Amino acid sequence: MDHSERGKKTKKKDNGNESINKLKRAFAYNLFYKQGKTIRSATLNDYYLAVAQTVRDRMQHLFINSIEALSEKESKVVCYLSAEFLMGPHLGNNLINLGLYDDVARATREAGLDLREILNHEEEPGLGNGGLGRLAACYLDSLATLQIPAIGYGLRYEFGMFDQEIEDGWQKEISDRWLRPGNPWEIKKLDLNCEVGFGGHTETYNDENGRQRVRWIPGRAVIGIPYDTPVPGYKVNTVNCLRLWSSEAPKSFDFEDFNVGDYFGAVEEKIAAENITKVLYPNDERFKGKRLRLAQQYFFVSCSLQDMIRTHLLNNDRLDNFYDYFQAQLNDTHPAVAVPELMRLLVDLYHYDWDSAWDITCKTLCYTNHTLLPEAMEKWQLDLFKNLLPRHLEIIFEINYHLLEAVKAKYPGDDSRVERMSIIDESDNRYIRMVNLACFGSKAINGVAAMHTDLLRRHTLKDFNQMYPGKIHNVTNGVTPRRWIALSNPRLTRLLKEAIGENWITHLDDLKKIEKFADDAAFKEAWRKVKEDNKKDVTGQAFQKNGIGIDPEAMFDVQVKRIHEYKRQHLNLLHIITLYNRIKANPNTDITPRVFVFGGKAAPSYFMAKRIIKLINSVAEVVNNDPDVQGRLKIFFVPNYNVKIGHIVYPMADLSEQISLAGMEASGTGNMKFSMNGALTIGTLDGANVEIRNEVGAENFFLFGMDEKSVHEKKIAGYRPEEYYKNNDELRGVIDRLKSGHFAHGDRELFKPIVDSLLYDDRYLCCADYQDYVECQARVSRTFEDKDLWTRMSILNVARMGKFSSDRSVSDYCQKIWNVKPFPVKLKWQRVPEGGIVFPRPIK
Ligand code: NBG
Repeated sequence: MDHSERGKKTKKKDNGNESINKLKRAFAYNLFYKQGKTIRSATLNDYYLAVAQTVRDRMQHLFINSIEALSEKESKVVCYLSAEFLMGPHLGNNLINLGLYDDVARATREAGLDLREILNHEEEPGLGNGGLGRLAACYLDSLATLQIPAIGYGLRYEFGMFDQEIEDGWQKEISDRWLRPGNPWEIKKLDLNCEVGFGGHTETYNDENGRQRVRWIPGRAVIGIPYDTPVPGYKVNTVNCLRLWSSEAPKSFDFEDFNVGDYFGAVEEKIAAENITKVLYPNDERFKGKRLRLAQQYFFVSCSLQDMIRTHLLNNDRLDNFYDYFQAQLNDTHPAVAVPELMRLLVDLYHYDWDSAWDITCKTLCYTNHTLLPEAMEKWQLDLFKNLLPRHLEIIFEINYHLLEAVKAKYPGDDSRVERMSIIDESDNRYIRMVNLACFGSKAINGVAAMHTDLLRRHTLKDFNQMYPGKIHNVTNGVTPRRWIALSNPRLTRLLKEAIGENWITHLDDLKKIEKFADDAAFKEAWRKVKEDNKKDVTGQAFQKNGIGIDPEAMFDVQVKRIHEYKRQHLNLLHIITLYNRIKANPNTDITPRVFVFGGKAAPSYFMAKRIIKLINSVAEVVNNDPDVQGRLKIFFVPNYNVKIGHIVYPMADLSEQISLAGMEASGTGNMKFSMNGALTIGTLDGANVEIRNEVGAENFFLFGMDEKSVHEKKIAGYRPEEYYKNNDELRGVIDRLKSGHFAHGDRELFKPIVDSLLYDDRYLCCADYQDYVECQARVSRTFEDKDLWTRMSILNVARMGKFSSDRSVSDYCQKIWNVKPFPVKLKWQRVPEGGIVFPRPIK
């Protein structure tokens, strides 16, 4: 019986009163016994924790049963290895997936609490930078919903992604102490700790059979402690596990083990060990080889592989068939050190010969590439690597020897190919290329959108593609409709349920059924009302705080994502300043009112990105306060863009800005979330935009800009942005306006770096795409004026988003890459009843 049925059974008997009363009793119990509070002393945080604990307890038996099922003989487990999981707030999502939302809403109300306020109070675990981490979270949701046994393995950073505040228009980074209010979702599993070595040296010895072997004698050890967070699927028994590792010193203050009598030395060791999981690295515009970052990567990979092996050996004597039970997906190259680590475990510890160990390793690991930017590719300096992981370096050299032998055998005399494919980059400083390591050491490689995969095959990974045809697959990204529609857009959800039922929540293709309402006047009216009310919510709340009066009738034109030059937030600004200039030239000019919304964080050391934030805020200050503009243009920078703010922003958007330079964005996933919530897209032929446009139809998508091929040709021909400046009056007007210090209280220096970069470098071809972008924006405005047409296009966008459910992506992985099937969890352990007096017993 799944829990939706369970819900129905109790409801039939007593109209749900009994289950509501139980919930209310549980809130009170948790508040009193877990928080030690009464209504006199309880804070909002206490109430949140009491409600969260109540919900957690309601999935505990499913969680326990699911974890037990992972080690069952027949089940094959997907292990998603990722340095980032951007889960977002848990409570609301768990209520949706457990089918408890309405009951808990009622129970909290009857208990005098406000569920909205409680949900809003939850601090989100920001254990990721952006798309890559959020994708991992969407995939965990889909894996559980599809009843695929899975574990997400990662790092339990004490400080997650920094919180962004805006001060005088500049980004200010505030440390994110997400664990401080208490984390009701995780359970510490002390007994499942793993030891991880660092540094030291290696030595050879002869084993009892006289075979020569290598032993690594690490210089220091760190203990990994797992913390498990439940990930419930949507209305199924499966509750998968997010297992995050926290680092601790082996023993605290042990005078015997640490330099005798050196109390402070011992404390320092302890601190050094704990530092490993202290903080998430914000990703930069270019890769920086930080030692602590490598330590993090190795730490969580080693713990996770040890954990998988331990589980496997519960049922098996040997590891020969390890890959029949475990498939490990490497989320980018961050966990690529899994290749030498699994080899080390198999060869040094379990005494497999090299070839068998290699066979097991390659059949276990799979690798996803998430970027085409050459400067973002991970490469570790040899010295640094050797110092931290001496044994792994030896293993990498041996792996590389085998790789290069194979290359030479297949392409005799092709030295430059050997040089390109080598795991070791021999140029000036010697480096380990993690991409090459990951490609060679895994059974499958995949890109994250059709265009990205195509570019991998033809450019970035061309050599690997030629040598191993068929090894590079495409799995287009997707996002979960549970969080990104059902939870965050209740109004749209209600309308969809009324029109076509709720099957779409797990079968997103079902949204096709609303196509037939695209010309239905009443439905369209209701559709418009949903968007309008979503917009009114924000004009009433968030925006008001900033004292900006906003007209909900205006077009909400939104660009939220990490701030990066390739994503071209500054191209968006060029358009805004164009409109502003037109108004300044003729205050009566006809302009469709727009509210421009920006949001996103810049890496703390990314100079240009931080200056772009300042520019957005400076342009906002001028435009929002200029009487000539008369409220027709408003600009708003939402501070601290994160998952929680995403819940508000996607449902309110009319227009989604996906304007990266073609060939730069691997996929994008925000583009999907906008479209699912009824926004239309203005975008380039980049990443998943291409597929979104194919699905929704070219006539329902605002396309502009050069395609990847023309970009490539233009760069080869020698791109000169000054020419566009010279030949395009409006563009010149915009850049001159920037130069003049108009947005900087007359200071001509403040935005000079941006102006100079546009005029003399413009790596991302803003000037070349400018004219087409501005013309396309005019088409957008004209279309928006035709409410009926716009609504029709919006409906068709939502109707045709089936492909972009992460359920489809995960099914693709299951079929093309992992070869795993659903494994519904059979409940073997019963629930301990509330106030139970016996330990849990197996179900007979
Ligand atoms: C990002 C890409 C996005 C993509 C996500 C998820 C990295 C390294 N890459 O385009 O920039 O949508 O990965 O695949 O964060």
